[in-house]
Amino acid sequence: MVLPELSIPMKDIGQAAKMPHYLDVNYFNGLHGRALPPAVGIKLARPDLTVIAYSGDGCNYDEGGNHFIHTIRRRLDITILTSNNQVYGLTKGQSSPTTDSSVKNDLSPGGNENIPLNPIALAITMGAPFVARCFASDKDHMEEIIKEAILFFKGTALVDILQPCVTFNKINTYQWLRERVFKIEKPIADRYEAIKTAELWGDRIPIGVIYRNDAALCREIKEIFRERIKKEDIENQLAMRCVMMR
Ligand SMILES: Cc1ncc(C[n+]2csc(CCOP(=O)(O)OP(=O)(O)O)c2C)c(N)n1
Ligand SMILES: [Mg+2]
Repeated sequence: MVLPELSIPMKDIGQAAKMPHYLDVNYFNGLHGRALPPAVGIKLARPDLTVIAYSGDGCNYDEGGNHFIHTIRRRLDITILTSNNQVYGLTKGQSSPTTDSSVKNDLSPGGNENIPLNPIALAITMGAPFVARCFASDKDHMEEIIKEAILFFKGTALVDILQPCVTFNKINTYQWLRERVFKIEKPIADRYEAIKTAELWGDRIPIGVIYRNDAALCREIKEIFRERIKKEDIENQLAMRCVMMR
């Protein structure tokens, strides 16, 4: 991975979305739930860049849920990393789309009544050719999976990272997950089998590459997108450490 060439579009709000602040990279700081549209734009304008969108479960699957679905359909080589702590952490622990049913918090004192969203099954259904999950407690495995996702270039790759919020999620804790996660040794190539595996959540939670379609074809980016960009524009962009958009 060549860091100066790495581009990380991200939301500017959320605990997870702060991750690129700690890296020496160029990144795009967008609005809540809006990492993916600039990711698509950057990839179309500069297909040579490695584009990674990093954010939280609230951003990627709720505010940015429509972008999540439609970005996958674009068939671009973009890696989506989601720190999934199953809560809206920054705003103090409200239910996010991945909060388990009946979990209680300040805004749902009687328990979360919504059906949890399954990002793995959704991404496979939308046609993402690489869909994985890892657990922040197993750093070596996480590193391996994230590298594999970035190096996968046949379309959108999702890595959902289970990373419990130690302050606001007292149910799905590190201990709770340690007792449940199991590794998928070999990526599943059959879509329906992968969706069935993705449905597992409870006593057993699969981590690893849950679906990998090596026959997928990435979109061919037409030069038309690049013609409008002048050489000096690119140089100016590269000279910038960070683009703030509010
Ligand atoms: C359109 C919009 N809706 C809601 C908010 C308020 N808001 C800011 S951060 C946040 C929670 C972020 O949750 P998540 O993406 O899961 O990240 P975490 O803090 O849990 O890492 C919310 C709801 C906002 N800033 N903009
Ligand atoms: Mg969250």
